[in-house]
Amino acid sequence: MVDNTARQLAEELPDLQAYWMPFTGNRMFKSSPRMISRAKGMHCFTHDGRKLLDAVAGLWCCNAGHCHPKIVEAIQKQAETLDYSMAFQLGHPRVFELANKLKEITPDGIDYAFFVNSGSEAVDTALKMALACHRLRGEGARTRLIGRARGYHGVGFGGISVGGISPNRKMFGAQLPGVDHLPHTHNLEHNAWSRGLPAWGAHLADELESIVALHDASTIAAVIVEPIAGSAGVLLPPQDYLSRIRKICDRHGILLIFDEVITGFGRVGDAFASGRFGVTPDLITVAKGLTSGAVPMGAVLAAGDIYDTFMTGPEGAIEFFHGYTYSGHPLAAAAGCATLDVYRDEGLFDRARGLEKTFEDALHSLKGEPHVIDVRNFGLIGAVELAPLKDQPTARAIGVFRHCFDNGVIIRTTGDTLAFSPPLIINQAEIEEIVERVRDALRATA
Ligand code: PXG
Repeated sequence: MVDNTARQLAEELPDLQAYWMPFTGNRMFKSSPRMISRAKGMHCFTHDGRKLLDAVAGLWCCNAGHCHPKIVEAIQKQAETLDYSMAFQLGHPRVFELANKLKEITPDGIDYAFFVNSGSEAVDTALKMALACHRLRGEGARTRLIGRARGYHGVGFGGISVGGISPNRKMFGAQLPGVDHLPHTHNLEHNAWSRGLPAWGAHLADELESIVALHDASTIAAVIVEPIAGSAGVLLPPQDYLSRIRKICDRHGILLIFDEVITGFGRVGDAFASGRFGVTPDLITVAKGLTSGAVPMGAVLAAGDIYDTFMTGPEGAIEFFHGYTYSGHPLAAAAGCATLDVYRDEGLFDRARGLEKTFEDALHSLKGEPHVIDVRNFGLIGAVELAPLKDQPTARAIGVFRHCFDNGVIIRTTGDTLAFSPPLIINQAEIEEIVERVRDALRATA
């Protein structure tokens, strides 16, 4: 699939040695690089001119499609108007505008935005907000944080501590003290081939009661969960699970944080999973789709009563000793404003909702293909789980990824699960193309 324009724009490869790549087999990559040098809409182009359909929106982030002209223009304009202004004690208009636009799409009661530069920073910020909030309310003994097995909350020390992915934790010492974990909800024995939220497993929320009984509620600050876990293999919440977690948190005065870095901004056919599931947390962490991946930015979206708790003490005092040089960076804020306008003007959240069934049917048509042991989906998130090769976990999925890449489609793998999260601008023909390329790959690598 060589695109002629792309071929003309083909680039020479630079020397690859000096760059230490993140979450990548560096030696493997450098011996056979897969280099992306351009992107537009649903497609990416390799340095040597191959055109690839992007089935993962970059990395769950380019929800408006790549290089959307309105987002590009907003960034360009901002870059020549205001490159940077001090983030502390000074402000600039775009960042207030973005907070106001966010307020229009957040669930009722979530009225404030604190800006950061990534999902990892959003998570660490939310955990610190929860701890400080309790302390300000005279409950400083609430210091424990509860995450979940197989949870992914970025790579800061807070995020890996509440996260539940062993390789992300085991090399890095003792991490935060006073952390406990809920069990995850993934169970193929009960829930294989689920379409939408699985029926079995709401009772797993009650494990939170056991954790409360063990530590006592008075020591617990917050519970953090992804409404749908992405990185660890697309793990769906059983029906009623999240509302049960909310009720238990309420009963015990525990703050609830939803990490919506993946599920935010239309991925589940609504602005946020909290809206789609009708469960409102106290804090929501976001990133990725906030700027459609165009400029790094994250945020913590906070309930009014949390903000109000901080707005006490002497006038003129700093209320929250936290922030980053680039919090609310003008380029990111401009990209965020333009992105939210594009989502609204193009009706992309509704579009995702409208495509959900088509996407579901297409993915589930892979049932019966070699080594497929489960297909699951919600909104425009999908997963195809494969039986691992004996003694070589991840190898089977990586083989499928490579075959897809060589045949014009970018997918994501996590363990032996293939993950899908296309830009929300995708159409039916492109959904079918992705699924057929995956089918070819499954057969070719069987
Ligand atoms: N929370 C969640 C739920 C995420 O998915 C982060 C926090 C961290 O965001 P930053 O911007 O710091 O990376 C994420 C990130 C994958 C994959 O393969 C997903 C993420 C990151 C890397 C790989 O699915 N999500």
